[in-house]
Amino acid sequence: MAPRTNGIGVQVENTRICVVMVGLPARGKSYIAQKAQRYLAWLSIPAATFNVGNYRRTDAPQPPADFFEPNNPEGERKRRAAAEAAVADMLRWFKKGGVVGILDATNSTKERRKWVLDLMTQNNIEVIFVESKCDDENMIMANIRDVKTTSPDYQGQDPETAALDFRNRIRNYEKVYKSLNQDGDEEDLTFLKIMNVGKQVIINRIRDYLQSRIVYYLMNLHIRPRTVWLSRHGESMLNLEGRIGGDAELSHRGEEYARKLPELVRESVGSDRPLTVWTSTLKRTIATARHLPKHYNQLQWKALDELDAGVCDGMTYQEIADMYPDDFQARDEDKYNYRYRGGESYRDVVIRLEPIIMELERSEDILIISHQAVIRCIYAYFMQKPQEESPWVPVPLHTLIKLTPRAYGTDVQTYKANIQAVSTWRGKGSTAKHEDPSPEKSLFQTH
Ligand code: ADP
Ligand code: FDP
Ligand code: F6P
Repeated sequence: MAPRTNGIGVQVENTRICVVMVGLPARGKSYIAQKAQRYLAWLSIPAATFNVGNYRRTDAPQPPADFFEPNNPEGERKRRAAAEAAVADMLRWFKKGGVVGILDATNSTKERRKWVLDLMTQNNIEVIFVESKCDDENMIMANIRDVKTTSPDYQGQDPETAALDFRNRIRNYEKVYKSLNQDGDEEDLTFLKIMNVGKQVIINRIRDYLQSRIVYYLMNLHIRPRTVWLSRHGESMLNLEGRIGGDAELSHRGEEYARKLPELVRESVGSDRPLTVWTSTLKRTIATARHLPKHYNQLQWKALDELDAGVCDGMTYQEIADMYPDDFQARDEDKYNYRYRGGESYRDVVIRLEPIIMELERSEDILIISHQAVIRCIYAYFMQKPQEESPWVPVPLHTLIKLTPRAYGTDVQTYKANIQAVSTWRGKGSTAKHEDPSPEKSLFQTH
């Protein structure tokens, strides 16, 4: 097989990793698994999650707590069969080019872990165990109420009865559960143990670059409620002319948006609590942020600068189509991967935004004032937009976007400033200066 380059821009030399989740039920394993998968997929690293519970449900759709009792032979047989089916599918997926497969199950005994490790090792697949350990009873009960009582396991059942049954299910797992290296005989394993949502973390024998990226990302996750706001800069003088890139001043209407932004933010936050504001290093985003309250922390990031259009910087789409017709067409055919001569592609922008995403995961409330292409890439991370769609997402000027991450998925709300601005969206094949996206493509309709 030819060496591959992963999304972070580093050769991964045929690295394949199986991330094996470990922990009692309701410890956030599926939550962690889906975040890791989303992060890797955003970086163009083929990643998939295999949830053993889904496989088990085909044979035992709504099993009572007793099913999970370690001495229940029927339960034991069906659970093993479910794990085998999930792992077999994962191996098939690796053969088709998968890079990071996540085995989402409790894997709560040493025997089960050894079985997975041996199987993966025989297939030349590296294994990282990721355990979530949590002894905060309130948090466990909140997790059960939050996600377990609405699981297909309890469909049609009273939530309180379901919560009680789930608590009993956990008790059954506790009878045989061994935390990673609890007995001191798993010290050769590669693992990350996250205790009480990152209050304490143990990292053991992490080896290569991709493993360390995954571990670093997972170490930074938190579950405190928080919000991310996104806004483009106010309308710029170049926007008025339909010219891309540059470092222009705001137009009159752009200035008006900058003055209105504090009120829009206050309305969206719903209180006077201060936010941290990140802008790019370009004049138009800094000017857009300048009327925000002085006690907001402000930080400029080069990584938030607009996609670099290289030799096309400052041109209109029509001028690009006239001067570089082949490039113009190539960009429409594969907008995500097309790299401007001497400039960047959307894929390049995602790679430079990786530290921003990492910092966003560590942080709480952040307002990002940036540019059309950059906001599309950040939006794609939160909303899991596929690469062929994300560069076409309409992100109108003079609009504040509020993203609220939830256990599974992200809520979106938008706040319009009601200050007119040109449209800078461009449909495939078009060279129009200002084209309105059709209503069904609008950001407000996509969720
Ligand atoms: P599991 O897969 O372990 O059964 P889930 O992922 O279905 O558990 O549980 C989701 C809930 O766990 C969410 O409410 C989420 O906020 C919470 N959660 C996420 N990460 C953690 C963690 N590290 N420790 C405890 N709870 C977490
Ligand atoms: P999940 O909550 O993800 O659905 O309740 C724990 C559970 O996972 C069961 O659904 C599932 O059958 C089991 O974990 C899979 O793991 P084990 O093979 O370790 O039991
Ligand atoms: O037109 C505004 C702008 O931010 C340009 O600076 C940038 O090149 C462009 O949008 C990105 O959008 P697209 O990738 O659709 O050309």
